[in-house]
Amino acid sequence: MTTTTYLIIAAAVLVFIVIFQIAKASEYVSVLKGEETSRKQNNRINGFMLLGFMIVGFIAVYYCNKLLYKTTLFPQGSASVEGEKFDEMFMITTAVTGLVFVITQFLLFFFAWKYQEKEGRKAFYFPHNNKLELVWTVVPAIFLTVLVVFGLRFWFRITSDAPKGALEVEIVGKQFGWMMRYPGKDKIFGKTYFRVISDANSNPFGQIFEDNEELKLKADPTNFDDVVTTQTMYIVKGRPVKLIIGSRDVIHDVGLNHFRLKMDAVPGIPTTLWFTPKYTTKEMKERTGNPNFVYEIACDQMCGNGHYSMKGIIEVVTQEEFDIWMAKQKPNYYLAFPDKDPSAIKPAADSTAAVTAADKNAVAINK
Ligand SMILES: [Cu+2]
Repeated sequence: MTTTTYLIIAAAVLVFIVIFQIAKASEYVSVLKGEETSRKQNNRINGFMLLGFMIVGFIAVYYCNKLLYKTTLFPQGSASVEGEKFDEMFMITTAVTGLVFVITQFLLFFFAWKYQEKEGRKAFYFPHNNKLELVWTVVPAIFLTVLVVFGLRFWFRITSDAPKGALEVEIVGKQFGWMMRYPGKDKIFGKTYFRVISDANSNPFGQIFEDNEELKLKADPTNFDDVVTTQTMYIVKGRPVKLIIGSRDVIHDVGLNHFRLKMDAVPGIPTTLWFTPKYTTKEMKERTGNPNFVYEIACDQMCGNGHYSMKGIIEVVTQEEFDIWMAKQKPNYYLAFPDKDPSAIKPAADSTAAVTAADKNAVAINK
């Protein structure tokens, strides 16, 4: 333990002793004064302390908001068009619940002070009132229903079909990282099967590249142009992107805080989500004044001991930049089968292909 820890423990013990001594002393005082007067005095002090607690509490709430607001993601605004709606709903909910919070807390503490014990005043016995019960049940119920309906409409929108021309990206979580698949020129994701997943053979999605009699699989040629990447996802500013989300092991969650969206990644059950990025990564660096800004994919579901490190990155670029990037990507088929790669004939590409082939042989021998 550090010196600071010892000091904190010592301070806590001292505070406890002081409180204990004060309590003991006030007990002797009350015996001397007589219990009746002492209780009345205590009531008065308690009443003022409750009032003071309320005032300090309200100031603290205001101060914390003022102090910490700039450290939240709100000042930079939503990075997706759809997320603006989310921010709006969040603000309405916060405003209404905040107002209710202030009113109820004020009444709680103010009444405790105002209606403390007083000479000649008797407590009013108020056991039940149907009208009051009805009002405080129906009013919140109506309001919550309105909030839920708005939320559901938004939910149905972002989980329904994406607009025409949307970019489609498959994103799959695993312990502990993210991988992405693009459908290639044919715009069709090739069929996958979990039993042919093999990281060693460059097939992390389990794309069905070959016929497999044992598993009764037929090769799916639409797989041949699919592009697979890990950790970083490229998407286009102003172009809706539809994520097809899955998981290879446990439940993860694609958390997109800057875009104000998130969606569970459930093994065996694909989920979808679409949104339209508003700013490129470059623009966000300027907006936030942070030259190291990156859009983060944070796993929002506790998924194991490496959960904290399950971070992916989204690069929002222009359509031209995206096309250039995409043109440089090699379909995953050629990574899994380097001998089928037409560019492998070139001497430069040949050496890398040979290394991959050698790696594959090593894996085969290890088996
Ligand atoms: Cu996870």
